Amino acid sequence: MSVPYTPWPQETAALYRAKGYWRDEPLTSVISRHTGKAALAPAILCGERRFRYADVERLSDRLACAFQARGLRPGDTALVQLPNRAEFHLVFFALLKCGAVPVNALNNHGAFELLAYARQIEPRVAVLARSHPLVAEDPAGERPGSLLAALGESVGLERVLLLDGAERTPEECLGGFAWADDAPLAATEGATPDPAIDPTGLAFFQLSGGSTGTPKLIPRTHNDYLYSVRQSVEVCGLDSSCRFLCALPAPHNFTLSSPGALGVFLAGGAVVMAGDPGPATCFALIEAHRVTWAALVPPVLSLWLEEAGRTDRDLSSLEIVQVGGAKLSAAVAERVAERLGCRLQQVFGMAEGLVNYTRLDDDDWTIVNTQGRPMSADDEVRILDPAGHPVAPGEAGELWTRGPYTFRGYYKADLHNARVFDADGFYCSGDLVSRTPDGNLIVCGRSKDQINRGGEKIDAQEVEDVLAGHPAVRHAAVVAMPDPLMGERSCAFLLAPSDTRPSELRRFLRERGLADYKLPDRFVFVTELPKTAVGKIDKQSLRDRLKRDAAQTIAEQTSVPA
Ligand code: AMP
Ligand code: DBH
Repeated sequence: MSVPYTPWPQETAALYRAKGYWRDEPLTSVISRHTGKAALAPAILCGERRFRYADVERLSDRLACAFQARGLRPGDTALVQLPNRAEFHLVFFALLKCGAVPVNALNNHGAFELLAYARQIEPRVAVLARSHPLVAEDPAGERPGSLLAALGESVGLERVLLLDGAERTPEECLGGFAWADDAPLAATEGATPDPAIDPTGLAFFQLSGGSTGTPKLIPRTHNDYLYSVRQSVEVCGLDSSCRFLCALPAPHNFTLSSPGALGVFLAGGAVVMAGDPGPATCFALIEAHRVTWAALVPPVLSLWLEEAGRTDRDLSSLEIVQVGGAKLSAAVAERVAERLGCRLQQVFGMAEGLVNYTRLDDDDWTIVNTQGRPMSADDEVRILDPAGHPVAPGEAGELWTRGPYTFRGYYKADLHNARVFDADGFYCSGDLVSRTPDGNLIVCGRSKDQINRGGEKIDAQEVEDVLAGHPAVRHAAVVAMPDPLMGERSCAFLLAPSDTRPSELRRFLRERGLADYKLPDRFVFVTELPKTAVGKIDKQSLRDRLKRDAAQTIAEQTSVPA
């Protein structure tokens, strides 16, 4: 049994194999390829702990045996939510070794998102952190967390593996895992799992930022994902001297694969796990572990730049800071070299596939002002106007793409797939971009109904749908508003009585289990919402209004005498 996904056309797949992009190797080879002396090098540094490649291989083998003993089989799926700790990677590799297909939810996802994923994949197992607020038991310890109950009710989930919060050495580390129903963890020392990986099939589901109301899952195969990792390592010139700071959420496509933790493993370097991306935590880790690479979103970079001016920490080991996930302003980009004493690489990627990098030897203008160019010679990019015609050189249009690591269809989403793919298999990312004469892309906007809150994507319709369930709300329109630090924050325009309290609306959204970052930053109560000529809500005019407000505020602030 295998999990179905939309395949590439046969002749395209044959071409990608012939070109050596797809090698029918499992993703787990990024670890298992390190044998002999190389396996003794550190792979993951987490708190005081040091996991060598041999440890990652052995521990993920043993965990895979534990899953197999509990009946996990190829073609099963798994729901995972773990914080940035070494165990995230151990569980990921263990599930792959079982041929099981995981969804790695972000640690700040709520019950709303987890249940939405679970309903789509109907997981055979879940792996969750015992201390997560969604899971934590009540003080009396008599009743399981509400998420476990909800997962049981909605998808009949029975097997839940819980990870405790203790920092255990690699030798002891599996002692932190326990089945929620107290079944024994059959993770015997020295055990190897039954071979179960089909390297020609699906590896895992990546998460889409979404713009349609329901969180979408992106099937990623061993072949396409491993190619994206290999090519990223090549373009970024990673080698075994790399010490990579995993500061953004570990499951994020950027942190996992661009080149991310998997790229660092492939190259034989070490991944340093950070519990949060803030400068206090990260600067200490950079100093302690002589970190050379970090991947950040723009608002985090701004915090780092600010703190870099006053820290006593030694940041001299930093060679490259990669920034992606949301548009980086040129003004901030320009300060990286001077403040952090390292080079900048802009990364414009998507969990759906296509990743663009500025190259390390690009000229300063390109690195500061563009979001880079596709990493593969076989990435095909079209920039089209709304009628589907190529725009004139240098003009902005919608980005359509296909290639050796860009997916061909969201999981179980035929209707949506019909809208975002054309007949030739090109995917419309919903980004508005222009192309420089050198082929670099500049992101200038977006056509999808989404808010990009400093790299965290918010599906406007999803929040509107939940808001519409509140008795006081007759209609909701959620749009982006400009923000100096985050780039964008979210604002909800509501047809609702003006005495409705934002705090009550926030409580309502939280109670529905929506992730905190999706709660609107601002609520505006209106008696009427502007309409377009065809009678749809005119979100552009709402965005324009917020932009005018922001410009006004800046004008007022700058006209105040100092
Ligand atoms: P996701 O669907 O969560 O994988 O998010 C991918 C989206 O993030 C892209 O389609 C862009 O809208 C946005 N994005 C990623 N990197 C950048 C970047 N460097 N500059 C501007 N937008 C970006
Ligand atoms: O935002 C993203 O999804 C993203 C950003 C940078 C990404 O998926 C990536 C690099 O691979």
